[in-house]
Amino acid sequence: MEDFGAIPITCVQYISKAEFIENYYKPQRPVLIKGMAKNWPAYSKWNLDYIQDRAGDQIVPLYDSKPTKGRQNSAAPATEMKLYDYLELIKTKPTNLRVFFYNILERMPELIKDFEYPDIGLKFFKKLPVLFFGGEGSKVLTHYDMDLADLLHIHFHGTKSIMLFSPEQSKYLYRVPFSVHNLERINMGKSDFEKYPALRKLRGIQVHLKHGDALYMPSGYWHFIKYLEGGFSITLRALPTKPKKLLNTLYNVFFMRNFENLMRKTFGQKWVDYKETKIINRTNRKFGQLQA
Ligand SMILES: O=C(O)CCC(=O)C(=O)O
Repeated sequence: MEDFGAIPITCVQYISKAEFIENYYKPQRPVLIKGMAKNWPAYSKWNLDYIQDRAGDQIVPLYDSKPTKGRQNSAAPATEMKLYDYLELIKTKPTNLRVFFYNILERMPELIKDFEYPDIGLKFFKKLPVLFFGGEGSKVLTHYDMDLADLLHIHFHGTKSIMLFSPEQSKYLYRVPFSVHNLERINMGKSDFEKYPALRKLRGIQVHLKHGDALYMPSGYWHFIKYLEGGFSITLRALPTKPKKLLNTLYNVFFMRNFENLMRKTFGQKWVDYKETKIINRTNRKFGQLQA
């Protein structure tokens, strides 16, 4: 993966509520809490066999890394599969297929007793604990979460790599208008700095997550994820409470997303091309001189 002058994430073995609030939540700094899940039942129970035994029969939508084209809804899955078969696939082979935003309360509520919301000063939104699964080599497009939540992302079964970028760096990331992701055609693993010179300005924070590790991603932090082995993670979220951020969340969730889907439905690929050209030209005009 491209290193974008990345510095390693700050890593702690244990963190108190006071330390978390003072050193990470208030300044909105990411932190890796090694083995945070060690005391959860999930630590010894959660692996791919465990999930297969419980929910193998469910049919799940699967996402890949291909750009969404034309009139396609921006959240349309690539295909679907029985969860059992999908997990069998990621146990045995690399694949770019992923399960995204699997709602535990709706789909596998018995998992709730396997973990707890850590008392670190975040007001967790307990209605939305979600799982993500990925096969070896699968990638998650560089994005930030539309609800602008503070996220605690805990990984199980294998290793995954995450590159983080602070919200201040949005201007270098070629964020596609009316979306929370960057240009899908930018390959963050092998960037084309001639075509996208602003990427040279990026300064990432590199994270490697292993079984039981927890990553705190502050609100609006960009994340580019690569599963180095098949595995899965749970994300716990704390929604924004400050009025300005809350308004942005409401705008993103209720207006921006629907507007984008309407424009795609009406104008198809023309809308997509228009937005992409605009963002490339605008960003390169501003940061093109960095090429020299
Ligand atoms: O790990 C993944 O597959 C995606 C996680 C993610 O994007 C998130 O928690 O916001």
